[in-house]
Amino acid sequence: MTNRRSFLTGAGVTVLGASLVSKAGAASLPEAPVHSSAATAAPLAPAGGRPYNPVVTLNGWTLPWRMKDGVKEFHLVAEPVVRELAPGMQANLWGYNGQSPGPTIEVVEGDRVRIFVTNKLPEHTSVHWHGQLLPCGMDGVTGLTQPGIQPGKTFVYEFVARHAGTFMYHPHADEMQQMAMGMMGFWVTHPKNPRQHAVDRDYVMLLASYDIEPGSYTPRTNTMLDFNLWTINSRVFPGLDPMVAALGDKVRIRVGNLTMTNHPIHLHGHRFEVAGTDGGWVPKSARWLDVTTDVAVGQMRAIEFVADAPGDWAFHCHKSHHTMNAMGHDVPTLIGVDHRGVAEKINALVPGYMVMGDKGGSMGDMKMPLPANTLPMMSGDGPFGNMEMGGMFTTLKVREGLARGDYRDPGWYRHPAGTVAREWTGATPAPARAPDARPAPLPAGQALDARKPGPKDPGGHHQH
Ligand SMILES: [Cu+2]
Repeated sequence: MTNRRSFLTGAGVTVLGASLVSKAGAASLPEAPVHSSAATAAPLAPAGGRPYNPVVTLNGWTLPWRMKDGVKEFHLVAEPVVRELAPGMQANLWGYNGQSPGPTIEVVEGDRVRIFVTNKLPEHTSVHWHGQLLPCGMDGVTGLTQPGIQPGKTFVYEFVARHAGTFMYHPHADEMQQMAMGMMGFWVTHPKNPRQHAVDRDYVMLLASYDIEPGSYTPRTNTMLDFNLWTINSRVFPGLDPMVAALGDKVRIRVGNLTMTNHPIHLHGHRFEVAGTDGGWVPKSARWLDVTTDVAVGQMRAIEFVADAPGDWAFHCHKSHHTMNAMGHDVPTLIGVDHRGVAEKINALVPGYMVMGDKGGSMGDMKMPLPANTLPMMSGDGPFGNMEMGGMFTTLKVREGLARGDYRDPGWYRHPAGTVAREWTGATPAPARAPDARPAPLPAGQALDARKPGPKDPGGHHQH
């Protein structure tokens, strides 16, 4: 977990600016801040322009901008980055301004926006502003609406952020490679009226998946489906910060999906409404209560709820393989297999060989030797032991009396006496059982009734 100090100071933000671009262009280009830390940055209050309630990018940050002649100017730099997925694992990714995902861009409905994009990748790129209503030539589709931005070149995009909502940005150039390498970012257009759709805490996250072989650092970019790292903002549990809310806060969590499968996002202890989709806000009359909502590929969903239950609540994708890290997805099921003898024999040949999974898959307390730069499949120390989680998992920590704007990890929840599940130590009456389910022995001379398809019986009915 991130330590508290690096969180609030926003440590790691530096400004490179002119060193990134040619001297001739430097005078007219806005600075390109970079962020070197994977800590969650404090919300970036608007330094000018119209007011809005800034969002918090979990384990990410917001891109500062400058106002020039009434236009909000941003500078994105597409470049190779090193991202810590969780303590103990670094990945060689591509991203923007020092991180994957790139920084979140925040503007206000009606703002004229100018975004400079400098390409420091070894191949051409472009940026598509996913979900925006804009002039076709600003849509960022290489070959269709613009030529690719060649390495070393800077392009400029300009449009009006026409409607409030939740958006993403990503390349539309060599997409399979560039998105598999982590090129993506979040975009929030705030309503003109900051009281409209106002919440107390507004979290944003992008879902991305990677295929990084244990022991290596660079994603395999040709993988189609079999990814082994399922990330929130290019982080995996236990590398994800908790989301924090004061008891009674209205909370919004915006999720964008740039993986190649859907993610049923599930929150414990609360009921939420899907308040925003790809196209904007959902009318109140069209919302219903949920505890899980599916975010399909390419979609954005904004869920809203009142944090009315104190505690440490799990928040995760409900596909169980998406809350695990790289190791162990392809091992056979060994539940119930007695392989004591086998283990002894193999041990003679391979000292230290360990039999895995004969009582289930729980490996939380096994301290297995792992290849370098590889996370355990499931880990994370909680107040009651190992959480056996990885991937798309974090917590929502709801606490009484948290100050507005306090996003620090409040530590583990202190449960009121008598409210935690506990071992039963009283008498255990014998449970009622069904009659013995084992098959009765066959009477002597009777043949076994077997189900076997034959040529005269293509349907596979009984044969005697
Ligand atoms: Cu998932």
